[in-house]
Amino acid sequence: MKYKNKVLLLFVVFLFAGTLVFAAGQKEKAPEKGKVKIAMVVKNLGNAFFEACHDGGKEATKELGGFELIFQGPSTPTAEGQIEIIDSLIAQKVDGIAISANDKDALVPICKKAMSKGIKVISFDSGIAPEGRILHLAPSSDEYIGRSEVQLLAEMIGYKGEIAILSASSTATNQNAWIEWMKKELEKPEYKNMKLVAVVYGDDLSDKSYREAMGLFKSYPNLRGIISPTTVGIAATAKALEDAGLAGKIALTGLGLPSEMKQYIKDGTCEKMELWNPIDLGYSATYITYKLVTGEFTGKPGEVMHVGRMGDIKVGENGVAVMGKPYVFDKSNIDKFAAIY
Ligand code: RAM
Repeated sequence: MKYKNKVLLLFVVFLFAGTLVFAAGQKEKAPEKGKVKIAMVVKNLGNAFFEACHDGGKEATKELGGFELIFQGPSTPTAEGQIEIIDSLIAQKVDGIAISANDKDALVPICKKAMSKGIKVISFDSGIAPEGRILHLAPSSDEYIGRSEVQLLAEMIGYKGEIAILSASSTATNQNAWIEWMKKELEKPEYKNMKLVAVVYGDDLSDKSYREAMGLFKSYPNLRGIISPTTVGIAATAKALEDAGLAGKIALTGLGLPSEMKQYIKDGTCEKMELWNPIDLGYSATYITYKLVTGEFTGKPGEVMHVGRMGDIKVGENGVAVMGKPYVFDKSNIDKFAAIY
């Protein structure tokens, strides 16, 4: 080969190698706008709370200029179901995952695997342990929710009597954290005449929650009040109370979706309950995941993220970003909120 040709060949080889290196480097950077794929993985399908989160996610998608939002969840709220889903999302090469976890620890390995492939993983609503995600987006402070739920029920029953908790699944990170704070609140002297007699799990399934509520009425004939910190659980418990003729005899509070609880708030079966706006939660989770994918957010503790119409949200200790205080609903405002979510 002539000297001139050799130089030309070398030049072409360098050019090709350079392009490859550049392409590899590019892969680490933000994917092309419009080609981003983000998945919202929820505890289970068929829960109106998560459908509202999905609506918020779709709003963020539109606002940020369009990316693909995949919405998935198992049929029952188990970690195994979510692990399978994440495995397939890794194979589909999504860019980001926002998950409401059915188990704090069981999901860590699969989420670590996703992150090792460059996928940005956050948890929202129900968290994953810090090793398994970049940050956790909490709708409100766990302490505030736990303590305020007990305060609401105590006022309804005059600080006296047996109470029970009807939760979601036994491994749900969010409900378990709230229950811990409820127990701490109950240690205060003003609750000395209130006794937590049972914690039962309806798995965020209406029929199971209904059966668990009926079981409580039977096992604890002196029950005065129930806290159900799950939108599925509280609606099923309200129905069970009415069917058993116990509405007004056993007080009920918890975290309820206004659209599902409107009738029970109006007829007094549930005097008061709380919740945040799930549309805002889904909007924020999707927004943050997208900005992590594009590299505009890092998600590191101390960072103040500007989350569109929600304003600034700060990443705090352990990578937990807390949104705001929940709303309290009663007869005076239920119509207004029920029309929204
Ligand atoms: C149910 C789910 C969700 C929780 C709400 C309050 O819909 O368990 O995780 O945040 O209730």
